[in-house]
Amino acid sequence: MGEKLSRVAIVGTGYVGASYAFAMVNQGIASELCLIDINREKAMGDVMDLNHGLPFAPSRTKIWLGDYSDCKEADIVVLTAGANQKRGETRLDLLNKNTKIFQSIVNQVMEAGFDGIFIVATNPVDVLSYVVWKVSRMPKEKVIGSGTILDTARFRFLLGEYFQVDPKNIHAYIIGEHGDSELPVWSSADVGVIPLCDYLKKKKGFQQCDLDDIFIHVRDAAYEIIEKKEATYYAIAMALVRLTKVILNDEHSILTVSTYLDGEYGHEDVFIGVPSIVSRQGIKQILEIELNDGEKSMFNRSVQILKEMAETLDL
Ligand code: 6V0
Repeated sequence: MGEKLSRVAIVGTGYVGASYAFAMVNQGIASELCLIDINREKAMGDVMDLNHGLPFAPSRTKIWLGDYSDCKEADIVVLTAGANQKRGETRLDLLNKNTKIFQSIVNQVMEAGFDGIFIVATNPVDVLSYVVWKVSRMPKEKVIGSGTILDTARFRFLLGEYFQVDPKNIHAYIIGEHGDSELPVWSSADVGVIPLCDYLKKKKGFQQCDLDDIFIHVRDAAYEIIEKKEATYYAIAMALVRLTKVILNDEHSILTVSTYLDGEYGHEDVFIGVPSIVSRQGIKQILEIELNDGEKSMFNRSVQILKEMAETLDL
């Protein structure tokens, strides 16, 4: 970190928010971490618990129980508040519940005079990012949904296991809705610098049907984990920390965030997961990958689903 103080405010310290705070402190990413939750007792418990870990942290973080006025000086406000996905519930079922919560939260953050970057993780994350953008009236570059960052990480992990290659050397994206209509971009997936389809052909024992299975596991991972332990939080927390670090350090890294399309991929007025360059200013540039016909039609369908959901909103 540079000399400048960096403040991150977290709204919603449930499973995801608290895990994010824990990962932030462990990696020493921000100098100030302010926790806000409607359940102040729970948030205060987290503040105390995290503070007690500071003697073991790589650097000092000032952690406190905050309120919305603390967002004025925040560089980033991370939104992890709201209801989570219950067993059998789709992310879309959550929309109405969480839109109401978000309208109230975002209005309070903006009334405090916030002028930083919003990171949105609450589901359905693409439509709620749209809600945040509409309600806050922030420039589109400053509202960033976690999109398919987590799905892409799951994809790379499983492909890495399959090919026995470090997931960091698997260059492959999941794009689209963070949810049931997301898609893998097989046509531009690489192992190192070798196109994945060539790699598949050259190596004995690897086959396309295994890859199809891998994608199904990625797409349905949240359902599987929720079935086992009610919620998913560690991996998304680490993904959010990575996004925070990229912003604060102006890294210009490419992440599959949920961002506003303004003509890219032939669509507009929708937030959806696509690879984008992220910097201290927020979204610097959307990368338009060459999709094949099948991928294009899956992506278009994902856009359509998200637009239909957004149309039901009363903003
Ligand atoms: P949780 O453990 O129920 O935490 C939610 C927190 O929000 C609780 O502490 C509540 O008290 C708080 N809260 C509720 N209403 C308000 C309000 N009006 N103001 C302030 N705080 C409020 O849920 P969990 O942490 O498991 O999940 C949070 C959200 O993250 C859910 O919508 C999940 O679906 C979503 N996830 C998103 C992922 C992604 O990839 N984008 C991944 C996993 C979970």
